[in-house]
Amino acid sequence: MHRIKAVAAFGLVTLGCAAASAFADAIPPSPDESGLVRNPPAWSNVAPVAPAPAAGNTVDDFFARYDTNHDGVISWQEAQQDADLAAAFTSADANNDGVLTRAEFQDAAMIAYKERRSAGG
Ligand SMILES: [Ca+2]
Ligand SMILES: [Ca+2]
Repeated sequence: MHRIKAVAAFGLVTLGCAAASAFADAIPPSPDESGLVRNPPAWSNVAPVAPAPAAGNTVDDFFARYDTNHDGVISWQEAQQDADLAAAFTSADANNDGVLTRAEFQDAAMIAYKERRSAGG
């Protein structure tokens, strides 16, 4: 229950703060966490699949921003643009193919957020 609520809150916080990218430091390996975040992405509600007119802060926008070569996935190298994304990269790469799909990118953002909450207190 509370997890759903946290996910919803995460969407709001992400929309507000992800641009500032004030996430926590390093993220320790957490296989349990990566299992937890494999839920239906509640905040996909705020990220319509269809082109969002003048939104600028949807998951798709963030994904596109990091996917600098526009190949549809975020490579390890591209993840280095954001320290928190880089830290969450391994945990979020569910199939261990070395790149993050859009779904895995959402997981990465969620992992980073949860780590920030637990670290920041
Ligand atoms: Ca890419
Ligand atoms: Ca992957």
